[in-house]
Amino acid sequence: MQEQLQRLEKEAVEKVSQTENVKDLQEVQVAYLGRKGSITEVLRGMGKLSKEERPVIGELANKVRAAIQEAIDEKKELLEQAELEKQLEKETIDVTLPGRPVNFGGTHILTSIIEEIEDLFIGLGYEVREGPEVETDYFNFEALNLPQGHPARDMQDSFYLTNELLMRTHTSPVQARTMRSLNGNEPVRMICPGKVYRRDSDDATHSHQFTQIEGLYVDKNVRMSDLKGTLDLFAKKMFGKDREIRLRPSFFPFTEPSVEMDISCKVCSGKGCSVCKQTGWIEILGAGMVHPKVLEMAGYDPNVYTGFAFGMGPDRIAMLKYGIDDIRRFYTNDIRFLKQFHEA
Ligand code: 2U9
Repeated sequence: MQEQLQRLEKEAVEKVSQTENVKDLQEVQVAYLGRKGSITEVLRGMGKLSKEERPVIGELANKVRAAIQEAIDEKKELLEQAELEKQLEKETIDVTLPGRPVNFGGTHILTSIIEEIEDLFIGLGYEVREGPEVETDYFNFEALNLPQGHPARDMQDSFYLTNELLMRTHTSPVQARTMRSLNGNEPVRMICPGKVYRRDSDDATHSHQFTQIEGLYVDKNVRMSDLKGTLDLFAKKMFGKDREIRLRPSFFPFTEPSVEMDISCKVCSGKGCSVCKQTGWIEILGAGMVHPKVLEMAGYDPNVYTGFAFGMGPDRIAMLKYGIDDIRRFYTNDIRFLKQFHEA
C-alpha cells in the first residue's frame, strides 16, 4: 500500500502538472481526492492493515493527500492567473489603436438642393407645403385645366391605381388644393417640393420617380414682371449673381402666358460650349401667369386675383450644378456616388 500511495502521488502530481484549465484540474482532484478518489479508496482499505501498519500508512496517506492537494492548489493559482491574464489581454483596449471607423450618413444631394431652394423662397415670404403622392384625377389634372381626354395628359404618362386615383405626375395638385382651401379671398405664397411619378422608361435623363419643386404666388394685381423679378433673384441666388436669365415663350395648360427660363452658361459664360449645346443658355424651369380657368376652379375671381407659378426639377438642377451624367444615380443608392456630397 505504501508503494501504491507513492505511485498514486507521483501519478496525481504528474496529472496535475499536465492540466491546462481549472475544469480538468477539478477532475484530477475528484479522481484522486474525491469521495470515490483513488487515495480515498486506499484509505478505505486501511481496515485490512495491521495496527502497526495503520498509523504509518495513515500518516503517509495524509502526507500524500496533502501533497496532491498542495500541487492542485498551486496549479489552480497558476491556471486562474493565466486565465485572468488571457481575459485581461482580451479585454485590454490598445488606446493607441485607431477607433473603428463610424460611417456617418449625410444629406442626400437632392435633399440639400431642395432645402437650399426652400430657404431661398422662405426668405421671400413663401411657405412650404406638402401633399399626397397618391392624388385624385381631379386635383392632378382637372383642376389644372387638363380635362378628361386633354392631349397634354398623355405627356404626363401616369401610374393609375384606380379610375380615380393615380401617383401624382407633378406637385401642382398641392397648389390647387391649397387655393381651394382658402375659399378664393386670400393671397397665396407657397412652394411645394416632393416626389412625382411618370410612367416613363428610365434612362440617363428620365426616371419613373423624380422630384419637383413648384411655386405659386396669387394676390391682387400680380404681374409678369413680378414673375420675372422673382425668377431673376432665384437664378442669381442659386447659380451666382453674375448669371443672366432669359425667358422664352412656352405653353403649359395651367399658365397663360407661359415661359421657360434659361440661365447663362457658367462654363462658357454664354459664348457656347458642349454643356449648353453651343447655345450659351441652360434651361432651368418653366413658369407662367396662372391660367384664369385654374384660378376660377379654385374659387378665385380672375378679375380680382392674378398669380404666377413656376416649376423645376431639382434632379436636373443638381445634374447641372455638379456635372452628374445620369439621373438614376440619385435613386440607386451607390454610396460611392452619394458620399461625394456629404458635407465634410
Ligand atoms: C397651379 C397653377 C400653375 C406650375 C408650373 C411648370 C410651369 C413647369 C416643369 C418643371 C420641370 C415640370 O418637372 S418638370 O419637367 N414644370 O415647367 N410648372 S408652371 O404651374 C402651376 C401649378 C399649380 C395651381
